[in-house]
Formats: sequence, C-alpha cells, structure tokens
Amino acid sequence: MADIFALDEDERAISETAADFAAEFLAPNAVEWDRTKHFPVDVLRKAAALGMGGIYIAEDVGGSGLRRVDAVRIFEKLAAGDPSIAAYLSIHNMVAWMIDTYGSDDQRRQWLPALCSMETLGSYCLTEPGAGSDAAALSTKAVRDGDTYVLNGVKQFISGAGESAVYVVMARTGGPGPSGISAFVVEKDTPGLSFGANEAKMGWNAQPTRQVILEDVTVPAENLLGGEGNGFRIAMNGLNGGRINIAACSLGGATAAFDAAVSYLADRRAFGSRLLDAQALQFRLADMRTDLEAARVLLLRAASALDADAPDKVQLCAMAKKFTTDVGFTVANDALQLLGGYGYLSEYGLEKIVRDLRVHQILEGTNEVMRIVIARSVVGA
Ligand code: FAD
Ligand code: 2MC
Repeated sequence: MADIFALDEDERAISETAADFAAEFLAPNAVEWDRTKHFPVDVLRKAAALGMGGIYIAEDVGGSGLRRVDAVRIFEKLAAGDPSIAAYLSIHNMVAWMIDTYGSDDQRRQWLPALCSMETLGSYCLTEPGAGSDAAALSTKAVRDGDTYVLNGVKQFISGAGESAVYVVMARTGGPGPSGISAFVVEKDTPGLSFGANEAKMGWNAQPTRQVILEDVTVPAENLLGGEGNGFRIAMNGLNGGRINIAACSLGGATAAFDAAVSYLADRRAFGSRLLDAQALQFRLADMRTDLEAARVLLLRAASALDADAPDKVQLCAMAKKFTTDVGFTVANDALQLLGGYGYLSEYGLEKIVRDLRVHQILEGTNEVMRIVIARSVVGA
C-alpha cells in the first residue's frame, strides 16, 4: 500500500496548486466575502479550471480522476484560504460523485462535463424541516406518472440553493424508512421549483443557504438516479466522502488560525519579552499542534479506507469527521484567544474562521450522529 504520509512529486504538485490558489484567490478576499455575503462563482470556476470541480470524478466526463487522499489534501489547503468556499466546493464534488457513481452513461454525459467545469453548480438536498438527523424519516414525495415523476416537498438548509443548476433530491417513492427513498436530479429551471430566502447565519456567509421548495415538480423518469429505493444508500455513500472533506475544511481553517496565532505571538511584546517566549503559551501551542497532527493522521486514514472501499470505511469517516471538526473548532477558538482583543476584530480574520468552523460540528451529520454511527460499529447494531 502506498504511504499516505509521504507525498510523491505529483501529489506534492496537486497540494501546492491548491495552496497557491487559496493564497492568491481566496485568502485576500475571505473577510470581505463574509461581510458582503458574496458567493464568488467566478473564482469557483477558476478552481474548476485547475481540476477542482470534479476532483474524484472520472476523466471521460471532464473530472480529474484523483483519489480521496488527494481530495482531503486539496480541501485542507483551500480551507486555509476560506473554509466557507472550500466547503461549498466539497458539496459540489459530492453531488458530482453521486451522479458519476450511480448515474447511467447518459446521465453522466448529460450533467457531469458542466459540473466539472463548474459552468453549472450542484446542490445536495436531503434535510427537511421535519427530518434532519433522522434523514430516513424524510417526507418529500415523488410519484410516478407515466414517463415522469412528480415531486412535492420542502428541503431545508440547502447549500448553494438558488445558485445551483443541478439539485440531487432525495424523495420518497415507496413506504416508510430508508428503503422507500429514491434520488433524483432536478434542474433549476423546472416549473414548480422555487427557493426560500438566503438564511442569515453565524458563518458560511460566502455561500447561500436556502430552502428548496418543490410544488408539483415534474421530471423525466430518466432523472431517477440508481433505481427506485436506492436513494438513501446513494445519499449516505455520498456523505462518507462529504464528511471527510468537511473535516479537511476544518483542519485547513484551524491550521491557518494556528499559524496566525504563532506569528502574532512572535511580534507581540508584554511584560518585557515576546509573548511567544512565555512557556504557558508555548505549551498551549504544543497541544494545538499535536491535536491538528492527530486529526490529519485520522483524516488520511479515513480517506485511504474510502479509496480502498474498506469494510470499516463508514465508521472511519464518521470518526474523522467528529474528531477533526471538534479539534478544528477548539484550535481556531484557542488561536483567537491568543490574539487577545485583536482576535475578536473582523480584520484579523480569526473570528470568521471560528464562525465558519462551528457549523462543521453540525452539518453533514451532527457530531452526535457520528457517535451513533461509531457506536453501532462497536456494539454491532
Ligand atoms: P436535529 O436532527 O433536529 O437535531 C437537533 C439536536 O439533537 C442535534 O444536536 C443532534 O445532534 C441531536 N440529536 C438528534 N438525534 C439524536 C440522537 N438520536 N441521539 C443524540 N443526539 C441526537 N442539509 C442538506 O441536505 N444539504 C445541505 O446542503 C445542507 N447544508 C447545510 C448548511 C448549513 C449552514 C446548515 C446549518 C445545515 C445544512 N444542512 C444541509 C442540514 C444539516 O445537515 C442538518 O442541520 C443536520 O443534519 C442536523 O439536522 P437538524 O438541524 O434537523 O437537527
Ligand atoms: N454509508 C453507506 N451506507 C450507509 C451509511 C453510510 N454512511 N449509513 C447508512 N447506510 C446504509 C445502511 O447500511 C443501511 O443499508 P441496508 O439497508 O443495506 O442495511 C441503510 O443505509 C439504512 O441505514 P440505517 O439502518 O443505519 O438507517 P437509520 O435510519 O438508522 O439512520 C443514520 C442512520 C442516523 C446514520 C442516518 O440517518 C444519518 O446519517 N443521519 C444524518 C443525516 C446527515 O448526515 N445529513 C447531512 C445532510 S447534508 C449536509 O449537511 C451538507 C452540508 C451537504
């Protein structure tokens, strides 16, 4: 097995490309995009031109054909520039992967080239007002009518909604529970599809979050992905990769906050010396650095398990998501503390990172749900 900790020349080039992109196009604008709630689609398309619109999508439809270990390294680097934009890109990649993996050749050719170039953007629609953690209780309905399906329901908290052209929507075609759920591709211009207001949020302000409202939305039967009754499994398999990508976004954001704190402490003088010389603060930095490295190791372990389709991939992705997003938030919040009052000012960028990383403990499965997944693997349920 390849050593996931030793990067070869190609892997280093991929990682450096993402880091350079983040430094040039994301970091200088992140605070302003957060303040103005600007979703920079033009910059996303620039990332796509470098292959980041379809990182682990097959090359025949415009993807980059890379592995999950490459993807988490890319998302970590991008998030060091802006966690919110990196996280949207991760959701877009998850949507593209679901179509690539479960779609027919016709479906792949219909939607993936434009998704990979990010000429069109993708959104993932699982959560509903009445069904979040208990996703298999969703109530959006899809009823077969001749050569079409008619969808009715409301999806809640949908990232990219209103801007995306392609919505992968999980809806009920059968009885209660996971086996009654199917996945559909719904295009933005379909009559009956509308969007709620852009939610006012604590963080993730550089990407929109809206309800997706489906009122007698009629799609061709060919928009069904992977056959009736397979939607929940498709949604969950998408989320395994989504969870480690979000974790990578926490790692990148927290690493940027940590680096900023170290630089600040090296410059800041108090009580006759540099704050960086205070051993109490050095010990704090040592703990933060250790936690980040531990998170990185677990994340690469989970990504590698996903690449290998290992039997324990689901729980490893859940562990990496829980551990890394908790560590990421704590490290970013500690970094803010190390800047004293300046950490609290917007212009230093740290409070934005803390706000962005907070939601990673909630979405793509809350960290309580991650414990459910891990615990089931322990008790054998
Ligand atoms: P609930 O399920 O109501 O949970 C409330 C609390 O109870 C949580 O702390 C939860 O962990 C806890 N809890 C629930 N059940 C249990 C249990 N059995 N044991 C212990 N604790 C439990 N969804 C999408 O489908 N697509 C998106 O693009 C998307 N983007 C999002 C963007 C943002 C900014 C946000 C905030 C959310 C987004 N979501 C998206 C939704 C997100 O996945 C859900 O918010 C999340 O899964 C939790 O669901 P909920 O909010 O309904 O909370
Ligand atoms: N990977 C692959 N398959 C999975 C899976 C996973 N991660 N999780 C469940 N499955 C399969 C499972 O193996 C089972 O298959 P089978 O019928 O062949 O045995 C089937 O799916 C049903 O699973 P469960 O019996 O475990 O279903 P249950 O209703 O108990 O729920 C739970 C499981 C709680 C883990 C699931 O509902 C869940 O993950 N909830 C959280 C929802 C979530 O993550 N939402 C995120 C929305 S997206 C978002 O936030 C964004 C920002 C994009």
